[in-house]
Amino acid sequence: AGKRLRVLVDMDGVLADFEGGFLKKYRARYPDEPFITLDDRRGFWVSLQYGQLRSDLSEKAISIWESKGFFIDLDPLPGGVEAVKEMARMDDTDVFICTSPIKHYKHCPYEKYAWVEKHLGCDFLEQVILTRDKTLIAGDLLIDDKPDIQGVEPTPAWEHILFTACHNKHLSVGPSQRRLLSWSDDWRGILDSKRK
Ligand code: UMP
Repeated sequence: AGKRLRVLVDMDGVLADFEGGFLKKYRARYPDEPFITLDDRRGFWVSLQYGQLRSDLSEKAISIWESKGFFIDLDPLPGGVEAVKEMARMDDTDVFICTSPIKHYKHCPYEKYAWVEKHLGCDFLEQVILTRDKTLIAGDLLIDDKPDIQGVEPTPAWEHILFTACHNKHLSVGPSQRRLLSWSDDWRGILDSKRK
Protein backbone atom coordinates (compact mmCIF):
# COMPACT_ATOMS: atom_id res chain seq x y z
CA ALA A 1 0.00 0.00 0.00
CA GLY A 2 1.86 3.05 -1.29
CA LYS A 3 1.02 6.68 -0.79
CA ARG A 4 -1.06 8.79 -3.11
CA LEU A 5 0.39 10.22 -6.30
CA ARG A 6 0.01 13.96 -6.79
CA VAL A 7 0.05 15.25 -10.37
CA LEU A 8 0.21 18.95 -11.23
CA VAL A 9 -0.99 19.78 -14.74
CA ASP A 10 -0.31 23.14 -16.38
CA MET A 11 -3.10 24.87 -18.29
CA ASP A 12 -1.81 27.12 -21.11
CA GLY A 13 -0.12 25.00 -23.78
CA VAL A 14 -1.05 21.73 -22.04
CA LEU A 15 -4.83 21.76 -21.55
CA ALA A 16 -5.75 25.01 -23.33
CA ASP A 17 -4.51 26.07 -26.77
CA PHE A 18 -2.84 29.38 -25.84
CA GLU A 19 -0.66 29.54 -28.97
CA GLY A 20 -3.49 28.76 -31.41
CA GLY A 21 -5.89 31.12 -29.64
CA PHE A 22 -3.28 33.88 -29.61
CA LEU A 23 -2.44 33.63 -33.32
CA LYS A 24 -6.09 33.59 -34.36
CA LYS A 25 -7.00 36.69 -32.35
CA TYR A 26 -3.76 38.53 -33.19
CA ARG A 27 -4.36 38.09 -36.93
CA ALA A 28 -8.00 39.14 -36.59
CA ARG A 29 -7.10 42.29 -34.64
CA TYR A 30 -3.93 43.20 -36.57
CA PRO A 31 -4.59 41.87 -40.10
CA ASP A 32 -1.93 44.10 -41.70
CA GLU A 33 0.88 43.32 -39.26
CA PRO A 34 3.44 40.53 -39.65
CA PHE A 35 2.98 37.41 -37.55
CA ILE A 36 4.85 34.26 -36.59
CA THR A 37 3.37 30.94 -37.73
CA LEU A 38 3.16 28.22 -35.08
CA ASP A 39 5.80 26.33 -37.04
CA ASP A 40 8.22 29.26 -36.67
CA ARG A 41 7.58 29.81 -32.95
CA ARG A 42 10.72 29.55 -30.81
CA GLY A 43 11.04 30.26 -27.10
CA PHE A 44 8.38 30.23 -24.40
CA TRP A 45 7.67 33.98 -24.52
CA VAL A 46 5.43 34.97 -27.45
CA SER A 47 5.94 38.66 -26.62
CA LEU A 48 9.72 38.31 -26.85
CA GLN A 49 9.67 36.71 -30.31
CA TYR A 50 7.17 39.30 -31.61
CA GLY A 51 9.35 42.05 -30.17
CA GLN A 52 12.30 40.62 -32.09
CA LEU A 53 10.22 40.67 -35.29
CA ARG A 54 9.54 44.40 -34.79
CA SER A 55 9.86 46.20 -31.49
CA ASP A 56 6.29 47.58 -31.36
CA LEU A 57 4.77 44.12 -31.92
CA SER A 58 5.59 43.01 -28.38
CA GLU A 59 2.91 45.26 -26.88
CA LYS A 60 0.46 44.36 -29.64
CA ALA A 61 0.93 40.69 -28.75
CA ILE A 62 0.44 41.42 -25.04
CA SER A 63 -2.78 43.34 -25.83
CA ILE A 64 -4.25 40.08 -27.15
CA TRP A 65 -4.02 38.01 -23.96
CA GLU A 66 -4.86 41.02 -21.78
CA SER A 67 -8.22 41.36 -23.57
CA LYS A 68 -11.51 40.21 -22.12
CA GLY A 69 -12.48 36.80 -23.45
CA PHE A 70 -9.00 35.63 -24.42
CA PHE A 71 -8.53 32.91 -21.80
CA ILE A 72 -12.14 31.65 -21.67
CA ASP A 73 -12.23 31.32 -25.47
CA LEU A 74 -9.15 29.04 -25.65
CA ASP A 75 -9.93 25.66 -27.23
CA PRO A 76 -8.96 22.55 -25.29
CA LEU A 77 -5.89 20.77 -26.69
CA PRO A 78 -6.66 17.29 -28.04
CA GLY A 79 -7.13 14.66 -25.33
CA GLY A 80 -6.19 16.91 -22.40
CA VAL A 81 -9.56 17.25 -20.74
CA GLU A 82 -10.21 13.51 -21.12
CA ALA A 83 -6.78 12.63 -19.69
CA VAL A 84 -7.20 14.86 -16.65
CA LYS A 85 -10.67 13.47 -15.96
CA GLU A 86 -9.32 9.92 -16.23
CA MET A 87 -6.41 10.76 -13.93
CA ALA A 88 -8.80 12.16 -11.34
CA ARG A 89 -10.76 8.90 -11.38
CA MET A 90 -7.65 6.74 -10.82
CA ASP A 91 -7.06 5.12 -7.45
CA ASP A 92 -4.60 6.87 -5.13
CA THR A 93 -4.21 9.81 -7.51
CA ASP A 94 -4.73 13.51 -6.87
CA VAL A 95 -4.63 15.89 -9.81
CA PHE A 96 -4.31 19.66 -9.60
CA ILE A 97 -4.32 22.27 -12.34
CA CYS A 98 -1.33 24.49 -11.68
CA THR A 99 -1.29 27.66 -13.75
CA SER A 100 0.32 31.09 -13.66
CA PRO A 101 -2.04 34.03 -14.22
CA ILE A 102 -0.78 37.14 -16.00
CA LYS A 103 -0.28 40.20 -13.81
CA HIS A 104 -2.95 42.12 -15.72
CA TYR A 105 -5.55 40.50 -13.43
CA LYS A 106 -8.78 42.06 -14.73
CA HIS A 107 -9.91 39.01 -16.76
CA CYS A 108 -7.34 36.20 -16.60
CA PRO A 109 -7.83 34.64 -13.13
CA TYR A 110 -11.64 34.77 -13.48
CA GLU A 111 -11.54 33.26 -16.96
CA LYS A 112 -9.14 30.50 -15.91
CA TYR A 113 -11.68 29.35 -13.29
CA ALA A 114 -14.49 29.73 -15.83
CA TRP A 115 -12.54 27.59 -18.35
CA VAL A 116 -12.08 24.81 -15.79
CA GLU A 117 -15.78 24.92 -14.89
CA LYS A 118 -16.77 24.87 -18.58
CA HIS A 119 -14.52 22.00 -19.65
CA LEU A 120 -13.97 19.96 -16.48
CA GLY A 121 -17.00 20.78 -14.37
CA CYS A 122 -17.56 22.80 -11.21
CA ASP A 123 -16.26 20.02 -8.94
CA PHE A 124 -12.86 20.51 -10.57
CA LEU A 125 -12.64 24.11 -9.31
CA GLU A 126 -11.45 22.51 -6.06
CA GLN A 127 -8.29 21.42 -7.91
CA VAL A 128 -7.20 24.80 -9.28
CA ILE A 129 -3.92 26.32 -8.10
CA LEU A 130 -3.09 29.82 -9.38
CA THR A 131 0.51 30.71 -8.64
CA ARG A 132 3.31 32.68 -10.24
CA ASP A 133 5.81 30.36 -8.52
CA LYS A 134 5.27 26.66 -9.21
CA THR A 135 8.44 25.66 -7.30
CA LEU A 136 6.50 26.27 -4.06
CA ILE A 137 3.87 23.67 -4.93
CA ALA A 138 4.69 20.13 -3.79
CA GLY A 139 3.79 17.30 -6.15
CA ASP A 140 5.27 14.16 -7.69
CA LEU A 141 4.89 15.36 -11.27
CA LEU A 142 4.46 18.70 -13.02
CA ILE A 143 3.36 18.38 -16.64
CA ASP A 144 4.24 21.74 -18.22
CA ASP A 145 5.31 23.07 -21.62
CA LYS A 146 7.68 25.70 -20.19
CA PRO A 147 11.26 24.39 -20.48
CA ASP A 148 12.70 26.23 -17.46
CA ILE A 149 10.49 26.39 -14.40
CA GLN A 150 12.12 28.42 -11.69
CA GLY A 151 11.21 30.17 -8.49
CA VAL A 152 12.33 30.73 -4.92
CA GLU A 153 12.51 26.99 -4.08
CA PRO A 154 15.80 25.64 -5.48
CA THR A 155 14.77 21.98 -5.18
CA PRO A 156 11.10 21.60 -6.13
CA ALA A 157 9.40 18.37 -5.02
CA TRP A 158 8.12 17.51 -8.51
CA GLU A 159 9.71 15.98 -11.55
CA HIS A 160 9.03 18.28 -14.49
CA ILE A 161 7.66 16.46 -17.54
CA LEU A 162 8.11 18.74 -20.56
CA PHE A 163 4.88 18.78 -22.58
CA THR A 164 5.73 19.28 -26.23
CA ALA A 165 4.51 22.54 -27.80
CA CYS A 166 5.30 24.47 -30.98
CA HIS A 167 7.81 26.65 -29.13
CA ASN A 168 9.78 23.83 -27.46
CA LYS A 169 9.67 20.95 -29.97
CA HIS A 170 13.11 21.75 -31.43
CA LEU A 171 14.79 22.12 -28.03
CA SER A 172 17.24 19.42 -27.12
CA VAL A 173 16.64 18.76 -23.46
CA GLY A 174 18.94 17.00 -21.04
CA PRO A 175 18.94 13.20 -20.80
CA SER A 176 17.22 13.41 -17.40
CA GLN A 177 14.25 15.44 -18.67
CA ARG A 178 11.30 13.37 -19.78
CA ARG A 179 8.81 14.60 -22.37
CA LEU A 180 5.15 14.01 -23.01
CA LEU A 181 4.75 14.48 -26.78
CA SER A 182 0.98 14.98 -26.58
CA TRP A 183 -1.97 13.53 -24.65
CA SER A 184 -1.81 10.54 -27.05
CA ASP A 185 1.61 9.77 -25.58
CA ASP A 186 2.00 7.38 -22.62
CA TRP A 187 1.02 9.63 -19.70
CA ARG A 188 -0.28 6.61 -17.79
CA GLY A 189 3.20 5.05 -17.97
CA ILE A 190 4.76 8.25 -16.61
CA LEU A 191 2.33 8.26 -13.67
CA ASP A 192 2.97 4.56 -13.01
CA SER A 193 6.73 5.19 -13.01
CA LYS A 194 6.27 7.48 -9.98
CA ARG A 195 4.06 5.16 -7.93
CA LYS A 196 5.74 3.43 -5.02
N1 UMP B 1 2.39 34.62 -21.12
C1 UMP B 1 2.95 35.85 -21.07
N2 UMP B 1 3.78 36.23 -22.09
C2 UMP B 1 4.04 35.41 -23.14
C3 UMP B 1 3.47 34.13 -23.16
C4 UMP B 1 2.64 33.77 -22.13
O1 UMP B 1 2.73 36.60 -20.12
O2 UMP B 1 4.79 35.79 -24.03
C5 UMP B 1 1.53 34.23 -20.01
C6 UMP B 1 0.33 33.42 -20.38
C7 UMP B 1 0.09 32.57 -19.21
C8 UMP B 1 1.44 32.54 -18.50
O3 UMP B 1 -0.87 33.18 -18.36
O4 UMP B 1 2.27 33.48 -19.11
C9 UMP B 1 2.11 31.21 -18.61
O5 UMP B 1 1.67 30.44 -17.58
P1 UMP B 1 2.12 28.94 -17.39
O6 UMP B 1 1.81 28.20 -18.69
O7 UMP B 1 3.60 28.95 -17.10
O8 UMP B 1 1.29 28.48 -16.24
